[in-house]
Amino acid sequence: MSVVEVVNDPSSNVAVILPTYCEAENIERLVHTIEDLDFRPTIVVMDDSSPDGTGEIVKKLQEAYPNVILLCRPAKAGLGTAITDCFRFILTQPNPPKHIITMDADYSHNPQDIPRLLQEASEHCDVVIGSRYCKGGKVKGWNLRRLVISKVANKLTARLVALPINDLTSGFRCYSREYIQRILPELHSETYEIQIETLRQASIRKAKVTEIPITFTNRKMGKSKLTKNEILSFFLYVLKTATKNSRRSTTP
Ligand SMILES: Nc1nc2c(ncn2[C@@H]2O[C@H](COP(=O)(O)OP(=O)(O)OP(=O)(O)O)[C@@H](O)[C@H]2O)c(=O)[nH]1
Ligand SMILES: [Mg+2]
Repeated sequence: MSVVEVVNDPSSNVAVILPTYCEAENIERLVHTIEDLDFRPTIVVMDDSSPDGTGEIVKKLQEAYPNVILLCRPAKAGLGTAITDCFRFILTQPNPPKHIITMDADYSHNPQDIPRLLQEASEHCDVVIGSRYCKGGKVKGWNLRRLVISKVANKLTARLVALPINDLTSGFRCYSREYIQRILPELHSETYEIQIETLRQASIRKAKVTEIPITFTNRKMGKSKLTKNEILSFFLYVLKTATKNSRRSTTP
């Protein structure tokens, strides 16, 4: 991985990972809102040299907020590796935070929900999921096609992951540091399948996973990065993992 670091003050008990590719229209408002919460998390932005200048905006924000860290990669390299590279970076800091939040940087996930995720995580949970599909959860602004893709992805994931969770593909989560330390060597996902792999590991290790309702709002600014190739790669991963699982269960 070629990462250029602009490191500030990674000394908080909570880190928030914001993967960005062309989020110039969203990142500033998002960082301001996180900064306005009652506590100060370390914010780790992983930007893949977005041509729309997202990284430059984050550098400007660093002048006002010393708790913002910017990691840059030379080209778009996938959501999965963006998240795992951030995990690796956070865990190698001298005092890594107790809780690590992941969320989209397109304002689909409401930063005001972070305190509720942390509250639930304090009940000794390894993973708390901000859930669109449990009782009280909502999705706003998706068309039928996007909703169907998400529901099908969830149903398929449920076949690989034995957890009593309604939303297995949500990217809004709070992980405990210990849990990420345990699973990091197993994380090799390039793109969106990272969301399954992190929960598959939880299911294998009998980790404590819970979900709390959130309202997901479709991005108002910028474009989705979920391409046909990424959807295909997600389904291939599901197929490969299901085949691996069934071989394992039929091997005497
Ligand atoms: N660093 C990095 N970030 C990425 C990459 N792909 C997506 N992202 C970010 O990951 C987050 C989720 O991507 P979105 O495009 O919103 O995709 P999505 O939320 O799954 O799909 P939509 O519902 O269409 O928004 C956003 O903050 C993106 O900017 C990537 O290759 N590298
Ligand atoms: Mg999105």
